[in-house]
Amino acid sequence: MTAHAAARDPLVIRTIEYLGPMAAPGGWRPPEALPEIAFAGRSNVGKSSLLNTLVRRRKLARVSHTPGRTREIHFFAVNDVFTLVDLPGYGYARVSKARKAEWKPLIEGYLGGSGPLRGVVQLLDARHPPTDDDLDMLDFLAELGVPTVVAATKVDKLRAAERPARLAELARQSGMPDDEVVPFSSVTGEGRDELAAAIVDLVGQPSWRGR
Ligand SMILES: Nc1nc2c(ncn2[C@@H]2O[C@H](COP(=O)(O)OP(=O)(O)OP(=O)(O)O)[C@@H](O)[C@H]2O)c(=O)[nH]1
Ligand SMILES: [Mg+2]
Repeated sequence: MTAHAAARDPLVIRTIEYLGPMAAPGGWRPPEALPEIAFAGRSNVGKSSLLNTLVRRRKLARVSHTPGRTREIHFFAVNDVFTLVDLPGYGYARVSKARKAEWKPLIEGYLGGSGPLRGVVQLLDARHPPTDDDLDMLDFLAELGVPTVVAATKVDKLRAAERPARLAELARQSGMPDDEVVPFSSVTGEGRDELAAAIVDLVGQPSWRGR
């Protein structure tokens, strides 16, 4: 990368440190030292790919793939400036209804209780309408009042002709303003810098809690 290109990167990654997992509601979490940005989405939406693209590491999210750890919340300090919070993917099709609902107390407990939370990146598959679980999450986030950005994933899979209408429809279906839906592809890298800039902006905002 040229010096010129590096200067325009809204989020140059210098260091990433894995801090550890939260395994149960109210369980261990890192000290509330840095602002936190959480990433939410259903299983297979492309979250691991997006996180790796965002931080330009091929295997950041590997820890989240260790068997048994996929239902935990993982915390990563980025540049010692903010903490990236990888929420468990929800709605995996091949688990029972009871196991399916396990994510709710953990995710909602974290989002409701974390003092330094500054914003949420909600991933939605650009090709499909939001699922019922997606709509539950979006409702929860809206009710909580936490600043939220939608990343519309796998946008490389949309045909050029259908793309504008599909993205507008996704914004409408998710109740988000058009300009808070970021088209994203971990295959082409589209949306990486726009999402990084949105995150840097959220990190710099004062807390929304009690507003
Ligand atoms: N075409 C395309 N495929 C993608 C993109 N992002 C992810 N995928 C594919 O979608 C599948 C799921 O991607 P992951 O990044 O593992 O998704 P995840 O949400 O972390 O999934 P789980 O952790 O397994 O629940 C993989 O086959 C990826 O190669 C994208 O931007 N474009
Ligand atoms: Mg994953």
